Amino acid sequence: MEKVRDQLKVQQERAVLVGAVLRGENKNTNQTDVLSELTALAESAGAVIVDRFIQKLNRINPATYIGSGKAKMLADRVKLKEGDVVIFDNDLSPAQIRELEKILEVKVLDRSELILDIFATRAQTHQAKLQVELAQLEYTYPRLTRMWSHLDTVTGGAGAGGAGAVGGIGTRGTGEKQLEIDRRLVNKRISELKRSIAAIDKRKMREIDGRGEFFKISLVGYTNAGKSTLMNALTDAHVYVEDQLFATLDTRTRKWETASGVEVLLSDTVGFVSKLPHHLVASFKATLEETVNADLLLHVVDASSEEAFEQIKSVEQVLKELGCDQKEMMVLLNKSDNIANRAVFDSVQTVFPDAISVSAKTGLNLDELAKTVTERVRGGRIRVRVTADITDGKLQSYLKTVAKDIQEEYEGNTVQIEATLGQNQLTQVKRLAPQNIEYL
Ligand SMILES: Nc1nc2c(ncn2[C@@H]2O[C@H](COP(=O)(O)OP(=O)(O)OP(=O)(O)O)[C@@H](O)[C@H]2O)c(=O)[nH]1
Ligand SMILES: [Mg+2]
Repeated sequence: MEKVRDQLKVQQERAVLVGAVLRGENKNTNQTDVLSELTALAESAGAVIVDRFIQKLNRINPATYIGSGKAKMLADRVKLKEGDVVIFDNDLSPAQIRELEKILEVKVLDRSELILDIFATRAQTHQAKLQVELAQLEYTYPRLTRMWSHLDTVTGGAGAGGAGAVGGIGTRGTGEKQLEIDRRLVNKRISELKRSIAAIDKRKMREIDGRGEFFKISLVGYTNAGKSTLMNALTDAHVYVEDQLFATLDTRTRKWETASGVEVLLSDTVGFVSKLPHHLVASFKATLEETVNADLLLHVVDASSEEAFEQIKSVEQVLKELGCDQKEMMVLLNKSDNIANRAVFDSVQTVFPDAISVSAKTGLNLDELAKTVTERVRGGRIRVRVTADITDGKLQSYLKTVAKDIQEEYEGNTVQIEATLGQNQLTQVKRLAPQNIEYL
């Protein structure tokens, strides 16, 4: 199925970016704002951006998304700038893409396809590769027809490689029969992928269940905010750090000792952008499971970015889609060693007065972070009744040193101890007396 990925590659291609904004939808957007995220994404994918085109719309044109007159104007711009590909910031239907490709005479990609393309390039682990391939096939599948018709109308069948360069597949014949065979193969591959991913999901769930007694913290944030750098600074995870979007596509979990005797599990995972493709979020279910199951989220913000607010909003939106927006969260203003625009930084601080300014790179304020997290961990106190053998000195002495409001009741050879514990102390008690804990 490698060919499907190749078809959507934008590496080294000359790209024209298009953003369509519905009137009244977003009043304060200026030209750079509208396309800044798409620009970063397209550059990440390796494209060379040769032009940008912003279109204010009263309504979406069902056939071509933007108005048909505007589409013709865009076609002239693409010719003038010798563009190879037009990338829309909006998601387009297969029919719209087909129509636009007719008018523009080059390959047209939408936002989701671009993000999927970047994910495909970055995927390193077996799990991530399967997840991206599934998302890509599911998104691309209904568009396969257009790949073929595109060849017929634009490049004239066999020997593709001119404008749009739908790479290589022209040599395989474009008949209906071929299309049928392709569809069947795609369907078969989708079922295979779903089976493999379901098996991984199951394994992952067991793994997470096994961590039930630990306090779980998940790093979340916009891509490139510095989550992996922070993970490395706090634990011995040695995760991959790079100044690029979506450097991390899997989840790494490590123990983090926030204070003497206080151990939590810290997870680093895939970064977010606004409007993450639905198929991608669905296929990355196992990867995002750690976030969904976390007791506390650390929202890592790149406070040195001019777009810190927009990025925070995007992350909050994705968290909402994951059903995580009600979770306990602490905001970290990262890269505070590198603040260029004081005004943005100050206003983020005003909006999030409890946020901690840190630098994952220099280690600034990481001790304060550890202290605050420790307080949170200890804050979640639980009342339990533990039954112990009177000869079990270890358990009794542990409870007497760490627990609060202790009440003991002796009966025969056993003692029942009621006590108030922090999450982390509970972990230790569970180790010492796994069978004998009652929650009050
Ligand atoms: N100046 C400065 N740079 C930082 C800091 N933290 C991270 N960086 C840089 O920011 C870039 C991205 O860091 P990562 O840790 O890979 O970011 P991430 O959030 O894991 O990104 P993805 O995995 O792509 O979502 C790297 O070039 C880091 O060196 C910081 O506190 N200060
Ligand atoms: Mg990362």
